[in-house]
Amino acid sequence: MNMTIKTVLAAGAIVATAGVAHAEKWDMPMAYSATNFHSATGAEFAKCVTTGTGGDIEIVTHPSGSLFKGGDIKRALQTGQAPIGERLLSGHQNENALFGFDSIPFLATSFDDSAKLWKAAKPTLTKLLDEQNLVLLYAVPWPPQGLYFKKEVNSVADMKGIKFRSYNTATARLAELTGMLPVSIEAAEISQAFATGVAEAMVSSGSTGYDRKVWESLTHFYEVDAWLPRNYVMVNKDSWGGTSKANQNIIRGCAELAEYAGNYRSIQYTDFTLNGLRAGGMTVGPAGEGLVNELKKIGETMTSEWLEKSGAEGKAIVDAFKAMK
Ligand code: PCA
Repeated sequence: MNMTIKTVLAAGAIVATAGVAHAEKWDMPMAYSATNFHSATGAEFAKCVTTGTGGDIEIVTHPSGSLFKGGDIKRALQTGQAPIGERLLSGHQNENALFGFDSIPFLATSFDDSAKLWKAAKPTLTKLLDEQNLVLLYAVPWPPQGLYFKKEVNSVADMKGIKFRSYNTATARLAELTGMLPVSIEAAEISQAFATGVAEAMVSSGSTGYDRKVWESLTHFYEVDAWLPRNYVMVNKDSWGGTSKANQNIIRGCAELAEYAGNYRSIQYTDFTLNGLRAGGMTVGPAGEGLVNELKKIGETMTSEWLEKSGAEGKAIVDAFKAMK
């Protein structure tokens, strides 16, 4: 080997070592299956950051609750066990009612209204998360929530005694107010819960029913458009603080793209997944007028309960949203 080649190789080795010493791997726990649109959006966001930072920060997504289960992701991020992750924040409304602003029945029932409600709530949520050692990056709504059953249901009376899978306090309260029995189960585990009869019904989007192939156990999906809860991607504040300004800007840019793309995907996915449920053999259609009216009454109860729990900050979000309509 001549000297020039040796020198080049040695220099290359130094650069490579320097690169490795600098590069950070950020594991990103996510609760939902890899095929879900939120996880697909997260994977693209991760790629955007890895490419954009020139490999300084490599984000590796871990869908399906494989690194941390849904309920454990927020704490893992707060305590720095993982630097970044995604979580359905309304799952923590028992900790602070404000996290449930996106699960108030019949407040924001369309993608347009969901965007307005998010605009109204974002400053408060950003501050709340900041106080919890978290930096909010982006949030993407699930498609509108409807009701799944394994029989025809035309009224609240038809729901009595049914075991109802819940994913936050609002869904558990909905079960109580309709005479059902709430059982809290992560989306990653619902196929099994329905197959074994641990749960017999739920409120969720067509998307989650489609992802989990619930037609293997359930028969009816009633479009109710009750609310559109959001998933949030957040970073541990210390990890964020240790990131250069330039890389923070890249991450913010990728997050903005992800929020836009995720929202678009959610809209596209709504009809696609409802057709998927039909193709699986389910009866899919709007809930009957009588049932909707009964649910709206229950929604009023839940709204006043939420306003009472969330206090002045909660009321300010709702008022700001209503002013945008
Ligand atoms: N899917 C998630 C939350 C809302 C939704 O549509 C779930 O069922 O866990």
